[in-house]
Amino acid sequence: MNRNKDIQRIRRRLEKAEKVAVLTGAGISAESGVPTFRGQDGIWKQYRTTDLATPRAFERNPWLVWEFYNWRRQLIANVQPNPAHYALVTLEKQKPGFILVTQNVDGLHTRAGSKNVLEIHGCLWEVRCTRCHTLSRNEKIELPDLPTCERCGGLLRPHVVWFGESLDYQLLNAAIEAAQSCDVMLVVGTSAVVQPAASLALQAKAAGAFVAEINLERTVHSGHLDVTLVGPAGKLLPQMVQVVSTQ
Ligand code: BV8
Ligand code: ZN
Repeated sequence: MNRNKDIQRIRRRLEKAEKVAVLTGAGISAESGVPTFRGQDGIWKQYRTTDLATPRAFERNPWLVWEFYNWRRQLIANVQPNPAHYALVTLEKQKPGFILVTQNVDGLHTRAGSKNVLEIHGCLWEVRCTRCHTLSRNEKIELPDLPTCERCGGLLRPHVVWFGESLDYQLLNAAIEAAQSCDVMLVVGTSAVVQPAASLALQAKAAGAFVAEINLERTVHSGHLDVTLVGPAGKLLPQMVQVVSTQ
């Protein structure tokens, strides 16, 4: 089927849907200038995220891991949400049962104006004390080499889910509930590699939802979903929500 037909098909499904869920990954922020994890630009210096976003890496070398996160905080503080983020804000306004599940920790969905967002991998702008576990928002760009807790002096860490760490079960349960109860799920800009996030698309499909994938390339999930629209989210998403009439 050609691209326009697919866009029409998704638009019609969105029009009729009561409950819309969206799952996003790093690809939705790519057009804002945020490098993805597994694309050609997915490397920071000579490291891969999977080398650095682990408790072990932080234990062994907290300076290096904080340098990595400070580099990302610096970069993300200087970018803007792109039309793909804003298209989801429009969609949320049109669909009361809308829920946005994101793997991204860049906070760009919230910055764009999305309200009902489940940040299942946490957020770069939050830090957690490794000793007293106090959680706080911290948008200071230049953090000291090793930031410490104001309350107890303990070492702070980014409040993100590292590889090998379990997700917050309340967030994960809410995401699973959204996947299992939505009529339509859009899966935007994720390589469907990281679990358990990636399984949400298949759970939605298994529960009877219409699931459409928007990605620059086909993924391991493409054969199992209803539509795979190949192209940039910043171009395709606005075309899907522009005429969704308010119910
Ligand atoms: C857990 C926060 C267990 C940190 C992230 C097999 C072997 C080894 C390990 C595992 C395994 N199977 C499962 C695991 C465990 C592991 C995992 O999945 N590993 C992967 C690498 C195989 N999972 C975990 O460890 C999870 N925890 O399983 O716990 C457990 C259970 C109980 C008790 C204890 C433990 C935790 C996973 C969370 C890791 N944290 N982020 C940080 O960001 O610093 S994951 C990280 O990857 C980001 O969140 C990112 O969003 C996410 C997923 O990547 P994508 O978003 O998909 O990004 P990617 O670059 O891969 O793809 C971008 C896509 O966009 C591409 O498809 C590209 O084509 C597309 N694109 C690009 N530009 C555009 C576009 N699309 C549209 N438009 C564009 N313009
Ligand atoms: Zn503390």
